Amino acid sequence: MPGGDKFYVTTPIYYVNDAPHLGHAYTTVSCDALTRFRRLDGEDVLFTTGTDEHGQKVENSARARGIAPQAFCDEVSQTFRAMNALLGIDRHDFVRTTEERHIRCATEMWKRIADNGQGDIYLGKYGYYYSVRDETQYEESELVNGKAPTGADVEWVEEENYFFRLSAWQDRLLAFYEANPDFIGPGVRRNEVVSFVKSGLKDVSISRTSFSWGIPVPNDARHIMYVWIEALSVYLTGAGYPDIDSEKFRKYWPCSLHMVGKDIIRHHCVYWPAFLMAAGIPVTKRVFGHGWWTNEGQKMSKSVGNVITPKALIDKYGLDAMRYFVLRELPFGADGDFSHRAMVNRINGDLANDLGNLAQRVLSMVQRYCEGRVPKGGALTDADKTLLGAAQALLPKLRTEYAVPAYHRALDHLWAVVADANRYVDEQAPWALRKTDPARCDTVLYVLTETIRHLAILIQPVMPGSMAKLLDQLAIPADRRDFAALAASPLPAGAALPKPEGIFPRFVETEASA
Ligand code: ME8
Repeated sequence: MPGGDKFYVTTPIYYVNDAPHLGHAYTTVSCDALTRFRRLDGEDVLFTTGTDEHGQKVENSARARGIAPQAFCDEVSQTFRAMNALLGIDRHDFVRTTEERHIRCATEMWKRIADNGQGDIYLGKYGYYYSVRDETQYEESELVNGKAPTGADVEWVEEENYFFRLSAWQDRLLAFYEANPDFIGPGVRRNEVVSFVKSGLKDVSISRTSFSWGIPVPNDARHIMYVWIEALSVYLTGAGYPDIDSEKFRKYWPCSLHMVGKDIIRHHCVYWPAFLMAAGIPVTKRVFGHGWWTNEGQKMSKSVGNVITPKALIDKYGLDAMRYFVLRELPFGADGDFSHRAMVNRINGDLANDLGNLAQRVLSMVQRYCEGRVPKGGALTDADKTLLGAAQALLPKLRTEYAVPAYHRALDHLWAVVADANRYVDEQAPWALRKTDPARCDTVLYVLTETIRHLAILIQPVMPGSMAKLLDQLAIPADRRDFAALAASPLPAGAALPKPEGIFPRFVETEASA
């Protein structure tokens, strides 16, 4: 993995009939941390996100506002771009499904499936329960008291549709999962998908005639493509499809990872690989389904009025604290609960007390005892070697965790070294050594500044802003902040360091914040 490899990671594209919320921010931040990690590790990463703009709900929302669907999409799509800017998302491509490049891509993928000589797309008649709110069709057996399992109202619809012959793909899908055991993560999602496919697959309707806001079916403009088949092809759009001979497509396809919420795992792990195989396009290497957030124990919903917006979180707690919290607080893949108390514990504990205090203590001692210059390390004791060794052993451990990805475990490894370093400060007591053995004091502070350098470089993917400040305080030039610099560029003795400033202020409760 390290050095010179390439990686393509995607978030789902977000529906424009919703405003950005914590769920969107979570998927996006997790992909951003992964992108940054791999870029710092020397990989060439294509990172795409974007907006899903077609379908009946969007058409309805635009009509309710009295504006054209395109104008509606332009407006809401912009709020997702603004969310990315707020979240500090690194270089990425933002793909909109109303863009010409996507229309070309979806059209070509459809044609490839339709022309594959296996009859995978055919015209038929179909009746189903449909929920406009969920943009999902339901079987009678799935309804709960006459409503969708999500509680949404459903209507019975019958129309002439194009179908995808998913029923013919069961064995090939099962063989694919078998041959690619890493295709679905975490394991619980894999089991769920395999048993769903084993239980038998029905053909799926992939076109609509009841409304018009969508991409026309090739050679039959009475139909528009059903939003899911069209939306999934956005991942190909991001890699430059249908220009399959382009450098971009050859480099980035097959995609390395689709990061999705657990609610859309079936679309990504059943329909999508079948569509790709039917179109003769190699299948994405991995899909990871992350968990869902609740707010103070309650499901977030517009009607309850408890939807958490990324902006509110950033305004209240700060961007890096928010990024850290969502990636640390729960095992990545599991569901989690957002609570003010848990957030404040992380800010005041992990960030202010543990990491912030370590950096502030050590850098202040360097100012006072070493005239603000990086001290020279002398002969190392076992304790010195143990701490430095733990810091140097982090990168391979983090590579393993980011490959899953298991951000929470990556952060656990990092904070174990933060704790080691704090213990080492107390045990070595450089303030006492200063008087009895100044050379030893220098060595201890050298070991600590080197440890902090490792931590700051390796924590950058999760908290880029605050780690940039810390690296500035270590006077590390911009071109020595990547993972190659960990071993190659130790701090030069004698380098002048600026006066340290706290990077993680404590969160002070006020009546309004609690
Ligand atoms: O599904 N906690 O779009 P979307 C965690 N357009 N994640 C959450 C969440 C929560 N409370 N609520 C939503 C779509 N999410 C389609 C995708 S891809 C070709 C088409 C996650 O705007 C959710 O799981 O509903 C999904 O990954 C994304 O945010 C929301 O996507």
